[in-house]
Amino acid sequence: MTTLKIPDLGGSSQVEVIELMVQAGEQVSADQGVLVLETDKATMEIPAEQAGVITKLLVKVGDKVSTGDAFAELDASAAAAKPAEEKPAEEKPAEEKPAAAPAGKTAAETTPVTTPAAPATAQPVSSASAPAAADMASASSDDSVHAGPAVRKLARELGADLAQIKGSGNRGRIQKEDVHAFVKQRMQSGAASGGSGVPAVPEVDFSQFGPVHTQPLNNVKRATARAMTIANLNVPQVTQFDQADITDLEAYRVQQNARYAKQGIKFSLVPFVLKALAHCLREFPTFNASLNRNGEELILKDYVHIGVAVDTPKGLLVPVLRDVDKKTVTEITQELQEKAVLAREGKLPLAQMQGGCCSLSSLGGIGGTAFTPIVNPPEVAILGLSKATMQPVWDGQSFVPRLMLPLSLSYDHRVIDGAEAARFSQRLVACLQDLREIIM
Ligand code: CAO
Repeated sequence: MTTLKIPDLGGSSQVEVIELMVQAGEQVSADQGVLVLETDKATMEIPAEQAGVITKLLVKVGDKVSTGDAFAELDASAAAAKPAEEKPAEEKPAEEKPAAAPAGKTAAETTPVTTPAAPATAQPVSSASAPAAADMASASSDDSVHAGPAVRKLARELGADLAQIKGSGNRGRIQKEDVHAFVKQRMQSGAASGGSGVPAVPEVDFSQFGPVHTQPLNNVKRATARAMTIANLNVPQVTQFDQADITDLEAYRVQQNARYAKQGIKFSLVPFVLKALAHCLREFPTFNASLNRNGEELILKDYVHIGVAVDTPKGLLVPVLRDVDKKTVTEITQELQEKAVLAREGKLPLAQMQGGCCSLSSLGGIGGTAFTPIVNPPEVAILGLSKATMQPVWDGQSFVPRLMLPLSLSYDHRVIDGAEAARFSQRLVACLQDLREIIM
């Protein structure tokens, strides 16, 4: 029986045992790590130095050891007798492995050291100079990560960056379960994030705060989540806010509603805005464009197709109205109604949701003063409408009541400059304030 002792720690003492790499009864080779120590500066793997069977571990995780301390007993005569296949699987985290000593006492205190260990030097795991040790380094280059070699090896095999993993072990040390949980969560959130590689939001067990229940997202909501994540991660966007005085437009709308009532046509504000927006997209070609894949060319479109966000029981759908610039407000009204019905009934063909140049999202029928719609790439702009309200507006002599429509124009700042967006927005305001602008 041989007592294995801590080799020369190079002046360090009272170094913490952070991982037991083997269990009692396990066969080891001479260079196999038995435990891992961690100082403030480095993690060290302590090898067995002799082949044999570890009959007893004399330390446990959390113990402090110094040079010459006994840490295990090894039966060298059993080296050849026990086949390697009988090694216990290294599945459990180090803390959960059975401690070699009674609770509250270290094994070193209870077991006398009988045989001096062969002289050896501790292997710094994070050293790049030793290939074996370097091989044990984690996927992360961050040496401040608290993780043992087995965990680092696992992380490397799974391609997980230890620096991003929150350890659940003692003093935040990362355990195998943490790596598995991290990888699982990344795979799940990968679907939502499009595999963007952006760190995922940490998973929270909400049941610790109160009762919860889960509800699966339907396909529409999942597709929206993916699209919104892709949009937000890829597009540096800014929202320009403005207000249009639509008092006259509203009077005209009411008038036309009375006129078209017999035909069963009811105009809402949205088709008028679509018409004005289409006109502005023609006047400002960079708003009716997309960046090419490498982001070095602008693809300008000679058509004006506009997507309109429709709130449906299953979630947000965006039918695309084609050639809006060439259609009358009556045609736009009828087409929008038809497509909104199809969308709400879940019958909108995929082809009718493709090919948009720009989008419009109207929350005016619900309320609110402004919002920041998310650009729907490869489009470069989206217009948001909030609820028009009567406002006292100064006309130079007195305050007069005017119906003001809040506009929220989000745009891709890679393509559109702020000044350009402000000009676009002002032009849209002018068109909405006087629809005659769009026939000139
Ligand atoms: N200000 C004041 N009133 C407004 C308004 C505005 N900006 N926009 C609409 N209204 C009024 C309409 O005139 C209508 O009033 P009347 O019945 O008295 O004429 C009423 O509000 C109902 O409007 P609506 O929103 O139901 O219909 P719409 O034609 O204006 O809009 C559509 C159609 C499809 C855009 C809308 O139904 C819808 O689905 N909006 C939600 C879009 C959405 O979810 N956007 C968020 C996307 S990002 O999450």
